[in-house]
Amino acid sequence: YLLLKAITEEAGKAIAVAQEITFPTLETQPEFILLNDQGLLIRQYHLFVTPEEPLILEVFGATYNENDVAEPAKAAATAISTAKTVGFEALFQDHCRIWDELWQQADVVIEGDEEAQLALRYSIYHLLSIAPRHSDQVSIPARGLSGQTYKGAVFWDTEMFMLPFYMRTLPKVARNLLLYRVHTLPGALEKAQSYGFQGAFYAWESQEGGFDATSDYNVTDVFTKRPMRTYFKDKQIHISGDIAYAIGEYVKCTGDYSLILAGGAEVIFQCAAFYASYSYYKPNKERYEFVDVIGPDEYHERVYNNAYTNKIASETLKLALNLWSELEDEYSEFLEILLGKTGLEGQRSIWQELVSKLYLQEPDQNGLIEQFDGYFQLEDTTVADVRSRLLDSKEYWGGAYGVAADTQIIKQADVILMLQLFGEEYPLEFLQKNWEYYEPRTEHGSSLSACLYALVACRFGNQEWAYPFFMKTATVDLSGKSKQYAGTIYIGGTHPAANGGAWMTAVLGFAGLKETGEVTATPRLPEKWQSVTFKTHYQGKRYQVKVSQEKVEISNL
Ligand code: IFM
Repeated sequence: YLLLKAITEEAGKAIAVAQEITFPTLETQPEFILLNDQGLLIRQYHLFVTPEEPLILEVFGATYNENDVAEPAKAAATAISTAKTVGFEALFQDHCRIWDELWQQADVVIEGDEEAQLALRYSIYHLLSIAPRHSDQVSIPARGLSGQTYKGAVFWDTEMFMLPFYMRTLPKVARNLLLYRVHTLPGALEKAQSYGFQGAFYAWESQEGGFDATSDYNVTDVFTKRPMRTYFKDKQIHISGDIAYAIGEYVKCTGDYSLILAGGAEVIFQCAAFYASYSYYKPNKERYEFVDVIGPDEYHERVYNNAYTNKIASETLKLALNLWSELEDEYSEFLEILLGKTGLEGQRSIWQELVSKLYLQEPDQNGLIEQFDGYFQLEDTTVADVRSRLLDSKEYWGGAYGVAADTQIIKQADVILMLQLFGEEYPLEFLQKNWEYYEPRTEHGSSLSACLYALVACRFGNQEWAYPFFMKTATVDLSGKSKQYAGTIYIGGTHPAANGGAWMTAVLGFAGLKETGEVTATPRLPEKWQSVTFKTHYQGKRYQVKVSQEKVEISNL
């Protein structure tokens, strides 16, 4: 076999890859020549093949790294010799059994729409392939395992767009993903401290240890070829709230309170403490505000009072306060130790004061929520118009001088994300009004955008508006229509957040799955769908849900 041993450049970690190719139909195994083409190892065979005697190759491969085993090379070599002893056929059967089990948990069957079925299964396949089943020390990068885009780092994509799938299909994976945030809390504490804040400011692009991989210059200007200062790392403070919110959702859905005791409580408390130290009190307005932030729409940097950010911060504070009371009642000793260890004893009244006086945007006289202070005063134009101003197709739309920066054109769902998460609080016609305002002003330059428009359209009962956004999301990697460049930087690859978004739209949107003490569903199927069937976990139990145009069948498995 071939055994390749390598050491990663920065962290100096050992990785080993072993590979063996056998030819079961040949009596004598052929020799190969190993070529090294600029670092690419090529195994070259010279064989004679005829149509009558097809050549069968069996390829065995094993990859290990030092995070998982002490001696990766030894483990890879052992795996190859075990595999050869077990044999290809038995291994293949095992492989099929494992995949069958996964599909048993996660498949969603659509009747009446083959194209949607294929795209949705494609999305689910990716989510299953990249799930960290074996470890709670890693999470899922924004481009899955498809390449090195975004430095292989983990974004809010995982908690906000993928976790809803995992917590209902593979809850153990959801737990692993959240434990990654527990383990990386030290990085978040250090980041907050480096800016002079308290608590946990999670990495925008999280890498090992929770340290931020985002560079200060995340985009390269296409004209000058100079790096452009961007503030994603410094100002996208909603990341901490996204993580706290995800922990809350996981506990509600799975009933697994052990995560709270295994570090979840500390994460939520530290995120609340971060918001307390980031907020400003405006005496003339008698309210707290979050100034100088970036919301989900990254084209508008350093804005004041992004509606989504203020709301997710408020929800984090409420979560922390409820948790405080719960722990006081049920786990008082644990709470005491936690507060002692973190030095957060005095925070309760601070959070109470902040949550009661935090500015949350109310709808204006037209029923619209302003994305951030002054957004409605920006130039009101169209996406096509802004696109026509580009001098280069790869030009960056955001940042200080981008073509969209002084207009109302946004990169991705922002207010609409807030309405998807907290839509219950608003009347349906209000959701529709905001959708109709923001959608034409959204470039959908992020693969995270379309599914949110699909989900909110389902909420106000217009599944036909939702459908094209669902298909856009579900086919993002099949159509190849995703954005490939931010400035001169390549950002292509697979899009697991969109995969999660496709699943959410089918299950939470079209099938209207809801868990409020019990599992319910409200059909909002696109016209051509006869039914959609899936399995879901809720509070330790498993259910099969079949939703057709007029009927809902839910059975306990
Ligand atoms: O997390 C997203 C962000 O919201 C938009 N830019 C790409 C990131 C990774 O998918």
